Amino acid sequence: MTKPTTTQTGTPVASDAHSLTVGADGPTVLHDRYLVEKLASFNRERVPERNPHAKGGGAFGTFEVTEDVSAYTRAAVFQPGTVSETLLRFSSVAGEQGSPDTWRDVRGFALRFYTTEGNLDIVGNNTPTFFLRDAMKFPDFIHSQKRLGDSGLRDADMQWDFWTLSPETAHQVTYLMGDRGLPRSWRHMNGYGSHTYQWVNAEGERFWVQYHFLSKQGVEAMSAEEAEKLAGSDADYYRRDLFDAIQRGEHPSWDVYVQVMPYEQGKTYRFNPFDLTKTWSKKDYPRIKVGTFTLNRNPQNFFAEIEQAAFSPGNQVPGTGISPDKMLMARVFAYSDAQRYRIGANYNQLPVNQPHAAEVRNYMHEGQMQYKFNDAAHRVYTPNSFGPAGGPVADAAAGAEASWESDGELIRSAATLRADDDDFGQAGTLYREVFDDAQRARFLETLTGQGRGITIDAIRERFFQYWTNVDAGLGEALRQTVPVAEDDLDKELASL
Ligand code: HDE
Repeated sequence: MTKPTTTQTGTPVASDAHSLTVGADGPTVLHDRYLVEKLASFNRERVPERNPHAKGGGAFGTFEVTEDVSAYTRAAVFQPGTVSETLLRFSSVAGEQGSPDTWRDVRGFALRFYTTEGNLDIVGNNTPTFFLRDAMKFPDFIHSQKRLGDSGLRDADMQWDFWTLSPETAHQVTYLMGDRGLPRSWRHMNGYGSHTYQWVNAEGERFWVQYHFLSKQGVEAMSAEEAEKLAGSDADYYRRDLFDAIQRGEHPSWDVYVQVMPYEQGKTYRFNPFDLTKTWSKKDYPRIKVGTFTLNRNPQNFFAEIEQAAFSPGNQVPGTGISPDKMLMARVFAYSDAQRYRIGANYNQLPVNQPHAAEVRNYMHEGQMQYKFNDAAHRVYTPNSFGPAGGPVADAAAGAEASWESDGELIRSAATLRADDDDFGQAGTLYREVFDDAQRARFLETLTGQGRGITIDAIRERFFQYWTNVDAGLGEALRQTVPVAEDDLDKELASL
């Protein structure tokens, strides 16, 4: 027997098709509580979308440590043989909720480990770097990638105005305009922590680390033509690909590696190892394997488990931590602030955000939608003289956090430059030594298309200079392929 529909408070309802009216043709009465409740619920179904990274998808999985990296970290999640549940959310950056998956963009790679010491979130991208090295510019950067104030349209002049006035963006823009900007699917791309993090071993020795998540499906790109076609025919292509693959039992997996830099070398390395726009040479710091994670479970409910998943780089566990990366330190504030705004004060009580392998014990209580509470013997304050029933006590050893020495005047400035600190060197290496001929050809074609979208001469000239700084030959080639004024374009069209 089918159970009757009810109101949100469990009362059976008479109809899901007819409002309550005076006679069959009369006015609808305001006290039709079910009609009001149903419409009010409908009006409040959307939580504010992520800004950025609004469009995405994800799945749950399992992480297994297959190697021994205990020399570098005491974190329980990284001890040999440990198996932990994971959640991975992929996303694009600039597009809104309904935007096409296959627009050229960097892809978010937000990875959560539900560890026995609390949730560990490594919230990175499919690129090992980022556009900026100081959070102060982040809102401006995102604004320049989104929409003009008057027309509400995206705009090449705006994007390239910001990028060419911010030379530190060159490395990441080279990734973005290369094949990584159009992955064949979320399964066919690597993920990176991007920032430098800290690991601490059982003896208290500290190391700087970079996380790499290498796809066991391989890294493959999609052609610009196919991406454009899919943007029109299937805006959810990546989301569908992941969901269907897991449904078919084709569980994608990634090998987890770290690069490890001894703590003291962080002070003397030839460029700033905490600069998010740089990668560390794998010759200097080879990748060390940690284990493998596999995505093997689709969400049961997309909104509850993926839309409301609340990652934060501040979610670290004993034996891991953040580093003096200016961008990373700001993200520790920004993510929980965004979650409190998007979801609510008690967002970590949602099942997807609660620890799944650890208990929550503290004196925080009440607030919006609070439904959990401690038993009466648990005091609402600490210190108190009623332990252990009176509540938990902080543990300096168990809760030891990452740390580093620091001193100096309070100042607003770029970080101290080191010998090899520059904005274009690694971008040029990526273009000349990592891209193959075919990738360089596609890269030139993409940049030519980008250059043609610029209408303001001064910005176009800086565009040429920006790419000349990356590679003189590339800059010269772009001056040939991007017409500099309307009549040149007419001439070129006439010659076709
Ligand atoms: Fe984010 N970023 N970000 N970001 N970011 C968000 O979190 C922010 C940055 C990244 O799948 C937001 O819940 C600031 C770098 C990913 O849920 C927000 C700064 C990197 C995701 C936010 C940065 C990222 C986000 C959007 C400068 C790569 C998706 C709403 C300090 C290393 C996570 C939200 C998911 C999401 C803020 C910079 C990657 C607003 C202020 C650098 C993958 O909190």
